[in-house]
Amino acid sequence: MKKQLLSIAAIACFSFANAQTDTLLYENFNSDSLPAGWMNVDQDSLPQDPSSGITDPAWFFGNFIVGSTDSAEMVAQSSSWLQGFAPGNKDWLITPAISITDSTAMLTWESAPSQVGLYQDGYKVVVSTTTTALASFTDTVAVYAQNINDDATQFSTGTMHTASSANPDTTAPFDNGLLAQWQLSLSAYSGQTIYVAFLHDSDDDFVLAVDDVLVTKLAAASIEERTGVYDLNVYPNPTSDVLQVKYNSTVSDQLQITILSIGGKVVYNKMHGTNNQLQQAISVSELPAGNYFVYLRNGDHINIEKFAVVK
Ligand SMILES: [Ca+2]
Ligand SMILES: [Ca+2]
Ligand SMILES: [Ca+2]
Repeated sequence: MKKQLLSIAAIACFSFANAQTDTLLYENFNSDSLPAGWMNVDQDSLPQDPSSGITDPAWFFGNFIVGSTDSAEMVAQSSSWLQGFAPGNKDWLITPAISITDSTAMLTWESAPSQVGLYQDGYKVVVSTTTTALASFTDTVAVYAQNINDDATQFSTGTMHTASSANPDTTAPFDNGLLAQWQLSLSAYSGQTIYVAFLHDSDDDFVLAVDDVLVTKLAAASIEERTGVYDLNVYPNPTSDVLQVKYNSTVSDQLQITILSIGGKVVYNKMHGTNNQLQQAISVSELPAGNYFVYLRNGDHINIEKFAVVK
């Protein structure tokens, strides 16, 4: 059963991976090898193309060999540039078992294709509620688009990565992808033990990087009943230029504004210090048209409002 739509909808329920959360899993891949408890599976069994300079048949670990962003940081990466183009790459990076104890669990991670536009790598995030056998990963919770047909304008269905700001021309070949943060709710798995897999299933592209895989849940104290007034207004809605975020509360705590796309991408994130009110004008003119969520965190209390960007 696919839970993709359910997960995206459920983004609007809970919190972020910072204060007042418990960490259920965190991996930064900075040890230059497969982390303990993780699995690395080369399902395709196809040899790499010698021109790639890569011999690892599946995921490998170290500095991102072709990315422009975060190059000093070690990441998990996998190459889809194989000898022969079909049937394509299938490299699985599987987490240890994660016990999802309640509906506040969130999965956060980062990814980047080595190129944007021509030969852009895509992948899927899939979940198993039973075992690490590949056939057990029956829930697809996120899909990222890959380039298809050797045409820099054609992509498979899925969320698009964007180019690095150094060269934002997404139609150019060999433009580096930007390491982007993504987040989705695991509330559908409350009460279950799951495995999450990053399935690099691109055909004939180059290298995909994944980093900072984090699973959190709200700390028990954070979901107790609380009193107080928490008023969030975002306007105008829809907007094409500037979004005003106005907030008033009877409780003064650390304020943070985060904006997520409907696909779960963090497009804005700013801490605002300790206060009980806030008025902030945020430029959204660079964002693609579509629906977004504003999360305003006040300590462990979160308001969520939806708005639309129109062109
Ligand atoms: Ca890292
Ligand atoms: Ca492979
Ligand atoms: Ca491709």
